[in-house]
Amino acid sequence: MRRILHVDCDAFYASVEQRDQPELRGKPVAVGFPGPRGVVMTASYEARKYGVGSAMPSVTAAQRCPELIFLPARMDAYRQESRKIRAIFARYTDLSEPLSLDEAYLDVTQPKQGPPSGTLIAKRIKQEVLEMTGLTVTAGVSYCKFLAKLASGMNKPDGLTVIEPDGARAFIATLPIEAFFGVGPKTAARMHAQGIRCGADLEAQTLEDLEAWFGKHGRHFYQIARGIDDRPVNPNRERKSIGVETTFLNDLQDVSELAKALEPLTDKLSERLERSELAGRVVVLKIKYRDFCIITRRTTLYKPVQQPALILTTAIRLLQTDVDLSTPVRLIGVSVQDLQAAGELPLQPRLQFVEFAE
Ligand code: TTP
Ligand code: MG
Repeated sequence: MRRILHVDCDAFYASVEQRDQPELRGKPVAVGFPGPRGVVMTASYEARKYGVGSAMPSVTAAQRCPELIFLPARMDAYRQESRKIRAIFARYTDLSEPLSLDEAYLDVTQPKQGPPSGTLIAKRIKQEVLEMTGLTVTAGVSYCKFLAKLASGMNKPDGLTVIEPDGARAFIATLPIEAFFGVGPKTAARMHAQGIRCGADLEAQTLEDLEAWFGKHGRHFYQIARGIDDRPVNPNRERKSIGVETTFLNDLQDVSELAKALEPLTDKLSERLERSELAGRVVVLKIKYRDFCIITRRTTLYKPVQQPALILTTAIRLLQTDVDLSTPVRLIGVSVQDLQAAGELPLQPRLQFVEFAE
């Protein structure tokens, strides 16, 4: 039986700000731009009481909480704390897999130091992070990734939740299927259509039926309903690409309207790259036409990109020069591929003409 932890910082960006500016402690704080096009990146727990949360338009957040204090993001400060926290993980295990700046899985089945107990190691890590950074983290402990992550989500902030192997099956049976790893909104809707609403419903299905309904994912759902998740904690996991897309309410055919639709998408994409500390050289534009036919167009840059302006200019260039618009478009997407850790790379500088390698 493995011992897996999932560790996630509490209100990460906001907590760093409250730590560094004591006058903000105990107050509703949001990190993000306050303007009409701004979004909240995260909110302090004081602000969450008003219903303010991540990815919410700043205008809505300010309506819900008029005293809300907006602060600009200081990514360098957050990265620095993230490095300190990862160094603490490294004292216990080499098997840690960061998911973003503030979140990681750790396999502590055979810890480098300390007791052979996931719970006790989680306690020590929480304590050391607090001492070294002044920040609180929430930890989940179980025997697989899926349950460790669920556990950490159950008791925030500053929580520690353990899901023991003995209790896992009974716990899984009560879970709404939306909580299962690999079940997004579309799959959830298809499960509902089959009358599957919770873990117990999922467990009642045969492997054959699940495979017939969900193809290659059927076996995964069959196993996860039984508490089986063998995914290893992979310290070298490389994400191959990060992408975002949007489907239009009404199909578009006009190049400038399509270019405009790319703006918020590239903002979002850049934010995700930054949060994962990744950058990539390959920018890919995806178009789905009214007849559901999909095309992709790509270009390779000299240096990896992370900033929205460069991704946007590159995507627009592809749109203008390489996309047939004789049929209306129902979906547009943009992704960055060939990803590498941004920290160690010379990136395309922010304000410079895009250099194309091709
Ligand atoms: P989360 O761990 O999702 O959020 P959090 O740490 O702020 O709060 P919680 O206590 O619920 O864990 O994300 C980590 C950081 O990533 C967060 O502080 C800000 C950033 N972030 C964004 O920039 N945009 C987003 O949409 C989300 C969800 C997070
Ligand atoms: Mg967090």
